[in-house]
Order: sequence, then structure tokens, then C-alpha cells
Amino acid sequence: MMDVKQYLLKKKKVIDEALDCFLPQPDVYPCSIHQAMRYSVMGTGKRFRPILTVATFELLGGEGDGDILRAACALELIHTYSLIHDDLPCMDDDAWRRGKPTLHKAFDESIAVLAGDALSALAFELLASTGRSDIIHEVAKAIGAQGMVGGQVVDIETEGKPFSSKDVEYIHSQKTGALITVAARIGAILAGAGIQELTSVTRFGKDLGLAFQIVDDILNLEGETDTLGKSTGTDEKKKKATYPALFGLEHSRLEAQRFIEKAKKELDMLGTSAYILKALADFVIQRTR
Ligand code: GRG
Repeated sequence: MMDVKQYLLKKKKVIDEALDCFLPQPDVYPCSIHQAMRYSVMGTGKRFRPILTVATFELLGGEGDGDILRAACALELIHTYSLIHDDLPCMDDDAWRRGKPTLHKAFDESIAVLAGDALSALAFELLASTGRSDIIHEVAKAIGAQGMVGGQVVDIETEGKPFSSKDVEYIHSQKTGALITVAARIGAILAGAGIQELTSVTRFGKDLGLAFQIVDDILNLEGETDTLGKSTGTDEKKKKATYPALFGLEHSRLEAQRFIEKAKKELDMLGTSAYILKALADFVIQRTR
């Protein structure tokens, strides 16, 4: 059995090479937008979502690496787009991301907005190149007003206001969980999974996504900026709707662990070969960045 850290490193290299190939070259006119896209995408990102897509695809017997890599990279481009926009002054107004100044600080605000737009367009170009309209539909739904955008809206609208566990669960499952769930689903769909397999992968993704954001909340409180590569303590300052703010650190840790155990249980029907997805779930709870 492969160690999960080695697995992540190996797959990150494959994803990084594919991203490098899909992104426009920095010396192509208009250079500033292509440089900005590369500035944000390339580098220290963990590539958790595309790796999840590839791992699910491989677990369910998917073969060939053309469509799956294009789909997986599309999700990383969308994820990076969301980070760029999340960091903008009109949203979280953050100065540090992936171990360097945020895009609007390194370039400017208009380029940061446009780089997000261009990454979204490139992501859908890659998805369309698979010839699979079902995949395009899945991703569009996951990131729209009933998905990632919706989660971000509630995140912003609850800032500084009283909130309930229902609010924070909605924010987490939409802002973060929707993309993680669709990452696992796409791997399964492209592998030709049956309905039962797809159902268990979807449940796995939902629990994993919730745990991922709870751990993100915990790291925002307790993590080190140098290790995380992004600002810390910001949620508390902005009075964000987070798990630790509502339940405290200890209970949040237990909740994250509970969601991870639940996620792994969903994979039991897939047999012992699901060990790598289970190891990815354990990585989510153990991560320090
Ligand atoms: C992209 C359609 C679209 C809309 C944008 C701004 C916005 C709407 C949504 C924000 C979503 C967001 C930033 C959620 C937080 C997700 C999260 C936990 C990010 C950190 O992910 P990691 O730890 O980061 O995987 P790296 O840098 O490793 O990739």
C-alpha cells in the first residue's frame, strides 16, 4: 500500500505538469493576464480537489488519462478562481495566499477579477473538450448560486451577525463542500460508476467537504501563517460564521473527526481498494496547511 504523503506528491506532480501545459504561456499577448493566471495557479496549492478526482477515477477502474486530467485540472482552475475572488477587498480582503501576496496585491484588482473570469472560461473549455455535457452540467451546478456562490453569499451576509448551526453548515457544505463533492463525483462518472457506487462516492464527498472546511476554520484560528501560506486569525477578527466560533475548538475537532469517520464508512461497499480515498480523508484531518 502506498503512503498517502507519497501518493499526494506523485499526483501533485502529474497535476502540476498538466496545469502548466493547459495554461497560456506568460509571453503570449496580453501577457499580464496570462502571467496573473499562472501566478495564482502554479506553486504551492495542495491540488486536493484534482487529486480526489483522479483517485476516485482510478479506484473505480477508470482507464486513460486524457479526459480525467482535463476534468481534474478544470476543478483546480475553478478552485484557484474562487481563492482569487475570495481574497479581493470587496470579499475577505486578504493580503497573503499560497505563500505569497494575493493576486490583487501582486498585480491589481482589475487583473485579479479578470484572471478569475479567465480561469473560469479555461476550466469550462477543458471540461467541454471531454465531450461530456453531463460533467459540464455537474460542475456548473456545483459552483453556481445553489452551490459555491450561494455558500459565499451566506458567508458574507452572516459576517458580524448572530448565526446558527444551520447557517454554518449551509456555508460549509456549499462554499467548500460542493466543489469537493463534485470532484469525487466526476472521477466516478468518468470511470463509468454504477448508481450505488456514485451514491456512496457522493456521500463520501459531502462529509469530506464539511470536515475540510471545519479543519480550515480550526487552522485559521490555530495555524501558522508561514506553514499555511495564508493569513490566520482573520475569521475571528471578522466575526465569521465558523464551527469554532459556534462550538469551540474541542467540539469542532470532534465534529471534523466524526465527519471523516462517516465519510470513510460510506466507502465500505467499495472494498479494500478504497484505502487510498480513506487515507485522503485521514489526511484532511491531519493536515497542517
Ligand atoms: C469560483 C464560481 C466561483 C465563485 C466564487 C469567492 C467565492 C465565489 C467562493 C469562495 C469559496 C472559498 C474560497 C472557499 C474556501 C475553500 C477552502 C477551504 C480553501 C482552501 O483550500 P485548500 O486548503 O487550498 O485546498 P490550496 O491553496 O492548498 O489549494
